[in-house]
Amino acid sequence: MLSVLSFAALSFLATSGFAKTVVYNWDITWVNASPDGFSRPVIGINGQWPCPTIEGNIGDRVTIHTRNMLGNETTSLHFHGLFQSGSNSMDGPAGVTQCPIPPGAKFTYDYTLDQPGTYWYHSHNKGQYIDGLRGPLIVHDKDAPYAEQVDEEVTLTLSDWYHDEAPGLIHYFQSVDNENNHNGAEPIPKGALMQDTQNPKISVKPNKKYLIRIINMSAFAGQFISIDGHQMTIVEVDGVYTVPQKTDQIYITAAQRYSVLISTKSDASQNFAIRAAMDEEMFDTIPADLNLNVYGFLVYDSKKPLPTPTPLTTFAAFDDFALVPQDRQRLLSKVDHQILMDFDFINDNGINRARINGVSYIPQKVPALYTALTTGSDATNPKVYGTNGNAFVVKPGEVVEIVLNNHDGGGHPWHLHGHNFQVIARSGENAGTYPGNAAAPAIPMRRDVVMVRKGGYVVIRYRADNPGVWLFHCHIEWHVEAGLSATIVESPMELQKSLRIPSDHMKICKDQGIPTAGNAVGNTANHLDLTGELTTPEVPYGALINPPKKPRSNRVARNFVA
Ligand SMILES: *[C@@H]1O[C@H](CO)[C@@H](O)[C@H](O)[C@H]1NC(C)=O
Ligand SMILES: *[C@@H]1O[C@H](CO)[C@@H](O)[C@H](O)[C@H]1NC(C)=O
Ligand SMILES: [Cu+2]
Repeated sequence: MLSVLSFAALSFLATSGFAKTVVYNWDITWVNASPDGFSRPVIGINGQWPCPTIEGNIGDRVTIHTRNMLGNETTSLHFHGLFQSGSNSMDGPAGVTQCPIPPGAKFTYDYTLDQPGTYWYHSHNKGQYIDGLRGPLIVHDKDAPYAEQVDEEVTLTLSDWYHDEAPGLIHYFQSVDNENNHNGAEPIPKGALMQDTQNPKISVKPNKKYLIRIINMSAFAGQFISIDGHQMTIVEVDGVYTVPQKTDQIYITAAQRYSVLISTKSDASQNFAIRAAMDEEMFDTIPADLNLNVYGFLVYDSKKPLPTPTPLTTFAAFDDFALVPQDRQRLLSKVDHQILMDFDFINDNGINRARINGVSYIPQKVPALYTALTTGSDATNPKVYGTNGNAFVVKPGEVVEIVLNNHDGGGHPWHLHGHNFQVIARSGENAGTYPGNAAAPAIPMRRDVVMVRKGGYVVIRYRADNPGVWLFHCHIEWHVEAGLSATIVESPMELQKSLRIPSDHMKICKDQGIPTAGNAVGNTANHLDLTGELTTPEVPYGALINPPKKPRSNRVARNFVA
């Protein structure tokens, strides 16, 4: 399918003025769409898909009145990268900071845009964003360091795309049949999308500077991207302004964002291709019909022919570890609290489950935030969040260091809610566990999603200056479903003093019989009694179009690293 999109050039740069409230009334609905030529039900907003962009200026308040009109699935929205300082209950992960929104219910998200830059929103409930419920979230800043140089701006989204719906894919992914016959493999997408379509055309004018905000909304695949004939200058990663960095290619994992400047040519004699390719290293097998590539076009003159793009063949993306934040925030050098996370995948009674320090995350009955607010001084005891809650408690003001050791044979992009973090060490592939003596950069790059390479490690640091219950998880949606999540409970005693939960948030729990007080199982009398804890994950159910066949050969061992 060839679809023509026009991109409204935004002139926010010239506007200033007072903070406003941006109000959205969103019915979350099923819609039929065929972004790659295959028609399927997707989850959209107000009967439309692609989903709209949330957009405002720094300091604006955003109020989103949602109604779940899906009829047959629960939902929630997360605003990826926003710290939600003082508004932890608006963060969105179901089972963590709220109950899932049941069909028919209303639920309001309300927060201020305190950070500039490029973000996105997505469902944070049962792998649902794979089915389309995701979109850009842009916070304009007239004082951005590059603002003077930008004439126009464009948002460019990338994602992988499936033909089956998430519930069926998750159900099969978490099945014994998948573990036995396909080695627990993740579902492989049918292809990639750019601007929620393929071959989008982006109109540009000669002799201008464009800010291109690139957002990877993938569930799984990382992608390489380059723009033929145009060098890119990176000026922002994940909401952090960077010292301008020139590059020809970017590697962007699921959930990462890059803003780049490009200068257009001095004449309109030619159109150019934008080329992106999914990172095939992440897939266990490459189906013969899988197209790893997706293209778009910078169109200077719509009467001139479009180039015929060829697949990217050289992969030499800029190493994000070398980026320098514009504010030159120095290394947080005295670590108060180190959290060690060794993660791996195992065959757990015939199911492929992921573990952190031997524990596979299972969302508990009581959303962890509600436990933090209602268990008094016991809220500082990680046990009250459940043995499968993977809770780590940090204190106000601490410099927290998280060491992630990847014992798996695949790369994993980790995301922290409520913060961004300094990346102080990142190994190559198969480097083993962190030796504990990193020569950290004096001014480390900061972002909110970082790729931990296969068999390697990453070390991050941040200051605990945002009381809240913040999820820390791999952003590969399949791995979230397999349990690759931790709950960082930050300063719960401060949270108890400052945070109030709106009544519409309480109501949806009550309506579903979900307790909102006490420990993980809702015990308000004895916070350490976890009788009745959920010990197996609730796996959604859905049918697949073509259920995978048993392979002829015996299973191939996954490339585990000791
Ligand atoms: C819910 O309804 C939609 C639209 O009819 C359908 O495509 C989807 O498979 C259903 N979901 C489940 C979990 O049955
Ligand atoms: C987006 O992220 C996915 C998952 O990490 C990755 O496979 C894909 O290549 C990324 N896309 C781009 C254009 O970098
Ligand atoms: Cu992962």
